[in-house]
Amino acid sequence: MNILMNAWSYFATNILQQPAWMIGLIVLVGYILLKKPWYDVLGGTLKAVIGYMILAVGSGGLVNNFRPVLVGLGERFNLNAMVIDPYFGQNAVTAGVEETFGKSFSQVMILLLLAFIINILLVRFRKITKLRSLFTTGHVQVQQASTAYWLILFALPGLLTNNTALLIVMAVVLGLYWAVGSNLTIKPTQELTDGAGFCLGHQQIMGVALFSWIAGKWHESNVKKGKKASKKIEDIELPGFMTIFNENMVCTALLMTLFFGAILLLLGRDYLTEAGFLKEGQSFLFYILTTCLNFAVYLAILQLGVRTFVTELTNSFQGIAGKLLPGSIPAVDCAVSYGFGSPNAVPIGFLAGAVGQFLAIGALILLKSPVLVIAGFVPVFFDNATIAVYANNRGGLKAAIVLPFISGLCQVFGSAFIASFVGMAAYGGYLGMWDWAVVWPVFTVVMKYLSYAGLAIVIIALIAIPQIQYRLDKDGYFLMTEDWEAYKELKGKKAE
Ligand code: ASC
Repeated sequence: MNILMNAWSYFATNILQQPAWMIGLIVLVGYILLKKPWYDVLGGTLKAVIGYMILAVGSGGLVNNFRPVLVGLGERFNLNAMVIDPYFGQNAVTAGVEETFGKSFSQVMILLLLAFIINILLVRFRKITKLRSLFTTGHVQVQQASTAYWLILFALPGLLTNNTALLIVMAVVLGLYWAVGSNLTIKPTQELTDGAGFCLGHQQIMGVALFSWIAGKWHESNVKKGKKASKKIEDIELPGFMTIFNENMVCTALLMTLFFGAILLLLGRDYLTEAGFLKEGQSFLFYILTTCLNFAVYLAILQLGVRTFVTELTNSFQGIAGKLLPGSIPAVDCAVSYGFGSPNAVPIGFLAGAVGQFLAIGALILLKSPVLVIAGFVPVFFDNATIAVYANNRGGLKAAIVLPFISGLCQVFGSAFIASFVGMAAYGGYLGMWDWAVVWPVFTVVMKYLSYAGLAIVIIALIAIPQIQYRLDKDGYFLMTEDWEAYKELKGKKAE
């Protein structure tokens, strides 16, 4: 038993929680199942691992580059409060779960394993469950398992005494959320990527599904009313000097300089030097310019990483889908979508979301809210940029501005509510990503007030979603993951 536990914990820490190695393992197994020659297996696996590591350099760089702004706003204006960010959220669970519930964090790892197995089983029995996607983003799954652990314990304290029942209940809810949420992103992602064969396994998957749907409806209603539909970002012809915005690097650099340049100026040279961000004697102007242009640098790195590993992952997954999980596709990090659609949707969505978040934070201050939220980079950037990429693809520029803005409001208000409700605010952080600021708070409230009946409602609702999706499009539902070209042909014929 001990050996098994050790092996599991070795696998969990070194592979499952390290997306680069997890993706590498999937590619390795996939290519072996496809009976590729050894050099293709080796080459593909290396490209997948390295590509993911490049992506991580990009996203880590973005996070670090943004730190002075957040730390500064907090310290300078004395906004000492809860940070909404997945890493702060995970820290809060680690720090508080024992004190609050008398449970150790190692339970979270077991929950992770069980929920992952549930996801695999749900996809294995896809004929019945109608679920088609497997979550592969381990670092995100750890963050979610921690938060879900806390939320469900808070909602159903009756389970505290029975550890086995507790873990099973949690694993069912979390595993269902992974399978159902990522499954909801399949159609919009296949449309965005023209059938690249992956979907999203991240923290705003239900948000992406909802906002894509709204963007599509908005577009349809404009067309019906004979109004001009909002153009997609990539189709907008800008006049004269504005054409420089067509270039993604230039667009990111200019927008970031405008926005963050202003905030860094506001924080001031003295503060930034004191806090150690700006070196003594360094030019303030060039510090601002370098910091702001670094955003464009990291974004370019991130996109290179995506291009390096996505083809390997989706090609090799054919092996897994063919032999082990027929008809399934991998659900991957949201940053992968930035390699598709309009690259300029990324900075635009980020800025619209940031404006929404800052307004909501201002409202919390004015209303003298007992919990104050500090914006974390990961939710502002990765949620809202992703929502913009999808919203733009269905609804154009307007949707890519308005929907991330609304998302920004939801992230702050939703997190402030749930983190204070369940007592996580006291430990300084909450996950804060869209689904965890909106969808999971709804689950938690339903379970808290209706207890086991509430649990049943949540589970039944999750099971019902893919059944409804399937019934709305019986011919196309499985075809869209199995053969995208045939799916498009089918839809083309129907439209005639
Ligand atoms: C998260 C998280 C990250 C980022 C990254 C985006 O939720 O924990 O590190 O988003 O996955 O690429």
